[in-house]
Formats: sequence, C-alpha cells, structure tokens
Amino acid sequence: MIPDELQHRPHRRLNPLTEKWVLVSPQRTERPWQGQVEKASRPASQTFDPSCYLCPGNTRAGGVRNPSYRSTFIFVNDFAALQPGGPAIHHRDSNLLVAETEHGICKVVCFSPRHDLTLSRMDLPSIRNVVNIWTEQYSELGALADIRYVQIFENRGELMGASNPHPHGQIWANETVPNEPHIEQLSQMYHLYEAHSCLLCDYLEIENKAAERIVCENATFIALVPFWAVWPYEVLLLSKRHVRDLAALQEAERDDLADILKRLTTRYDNLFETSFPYSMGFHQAPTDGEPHPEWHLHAHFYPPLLRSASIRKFMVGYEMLASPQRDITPEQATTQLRALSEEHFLDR
Ligand code: H2U
Ligand code: ZN
Repeated sequence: MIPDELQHRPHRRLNPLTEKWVLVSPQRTERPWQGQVEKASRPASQTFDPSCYLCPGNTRAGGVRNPSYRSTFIFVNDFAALQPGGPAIHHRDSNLLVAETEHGICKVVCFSPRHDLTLSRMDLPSIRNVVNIWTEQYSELGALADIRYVQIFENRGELMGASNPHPHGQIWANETVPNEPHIEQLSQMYHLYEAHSCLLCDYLEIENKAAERIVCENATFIALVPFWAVWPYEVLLLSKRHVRDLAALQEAERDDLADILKRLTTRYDNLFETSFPYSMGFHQAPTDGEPHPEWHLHAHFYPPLLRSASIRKFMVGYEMLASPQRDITPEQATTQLRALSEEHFLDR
C-alpha cells in the first residue's frame, strides 16, 4: 500500500515504462478555476448523417464513395501521413542534423455504420468485429517487409482533435518503431535482462496485491489507473497473460477484450455523464521479425478531462517545460472510476 502521507503531500512518481517522473500535488485539488470551460459533449443524435464522410454510402473528402457497409469498414487514409514506396534517403550533417525518409501506410477504421454510436454504446459482437479488424491489420501490415511497427489508436471527441463524431480509429504502420513504443521497449528489455521477468507481469502482480488502483477486470484483462498516471483519469489496460501482441490472443481472450473495452468506456462516459473524450492506443511487439519476449500487450487511455465534463487538463507551462503534474492522486481517480455503474447513463 502507498503510505497515507503521500495522499496529502507533493511527491513524484516514476513511470518504469518511460523512465519519466510525474509530479503529484494532492494538496492542490481545491484550487479555483476561472479559465476555459468546455461544453459537455453529447454523442451524435442521428444514426446516419448525410454530411458525414465516414457514414455508409457517403462520399469522402478525398472524393471516394464509401460502400454501404454493415459492420466495420476500413480504408486507406485519403490524407495519409505516411506513404509506401519511394527512395530511401538518409541525411546526416555533423550528427546534429539528421533526417531520413519514413515509409508506411495509414488506414482509417470505421467501428460501426451507425453515426451515433461510440465503443461504449456498441454491442459486444460489434466491438468484437473491431477487435478482429485490429488483429488482422496488425498481422497483415506487420507481415510487409518494410513495416516494423503497427500503431492502432483512437482519438475520440473534439477535445482530442477527432475530426468527426462517427466512431472510428486509425492505424499507422511504419518502417521504424516510433518514440513511445521504442522507449517502452528499451525499459521492458532492460527489466527482462536484469530481473529475468517481464516488467508488466511483475507490475500486474504488485497491483493485484495492492488492489488500490484496479478499476475493473475480467478473466483476460485488467483496467487500472497506473501508479504513475499523468492524465487525471488515465487507464492502463493490461492483458493478464504474458502475450506480446493482439495476434497472440485466443478467441475467448478477444471476446474478453471487447468486454473490457465496453465496460471501461461506459464507466468513462458515466463519470461526467458525457461522451468522454480520450486518445487510446495499443502498444505491442514490433513486427521486425525478432521474438520480443520482453513485450507485454497493453493499451493506454489518455483522457483530457479534469474535474467535470467542462474542465479539461492542460499540459502547458511546467508540464511542457519541466515535468507532467497532476492534482488528484491515481488512487483517488480509481475510487471514482470504480464506484461507477457499467450501465450507460443514456440507456438508463
Ligand atoms: P481523426 O478523427 O482521428 O483525425 O481521424 C480521421 C482521419 O480520417 C484523418 O486522419 C481521414 C483524415 O485524414 N480522412 C480520410 O481519410 N478521408 C476523408 O474523407 C476525411 C478524413
Ligand atoms: Zn457518420
């Protein structure tokens, strides 16, 4: 258990996955707010929006027409940040100016044909279809010779910069392992080398014993507010079994992934009775042909909200220049998330 003193005093906590510290200032939770107030976000009200570029049968901004899809639908991003093919250029000037070409593929995944749904309000078989698409894409894109990492993610809500309320996520697959998974990979490798065990398996054992940061779980997955959480209601979704990627999950485990996603996102929506914004994404083994015994499949949920549907956390000032900082402790956030119903407030 964490010493009670730390629930009241400024302290810092270490994220062993990134080797970065977060400053925790629980004494500050009562500070007044006269800054920006957001409007509470409600889910879209129409099941079909004729002006939505992701709805079935509509024409996208790039001019291509979507098929009349009935479950999930995936397409190559019309404004892709990465492109396949082309020359390989490496530029290095005095080791200070370094640039190189980066090839890759970007896709958009429409989770559902229904414009008004979110993962939290989709039924389990539909979420399971999304899990299948993610798994297939990880394997298919990962099998390509010049793809070494497949990043699956979802930006949800205007606050996170999502361009459209239609339930969708993205997949960016590229030639190199990007910054965040790269740092996590080094930490996991180092831990395996030093402790002869998996970092996240060891962490899971500690969290199970402490039982103070667990939000919800099923046979395969556990959702917890990590000890080192930066965002107020940040969640780490961990597979209980040591698996390196989505493709290593068994059928029943994929059902459990759909189950935990629905339950966690429902809790999120219920927290402030809003369509809860977040960025989420999976971290898993690179697809570079190496065995990667160090990698433990997980997903991060980073929601921007702080105290209500209308007050967001800004990562500015000290956070940009020095270190991230939070007010409520991860244990307090857990208590709030744990007390919530798993029945969606809109279905009550
Ligand atoms: P976000 O809402 O997370 O930004 O994702 C939407 C993506 O959809 C975005 O990357 C793409 C944008 O490039 N897009 C298309 O590929 N076609 C369109 O017609 C509009 C948006
Ligand atoms: Zn739509």
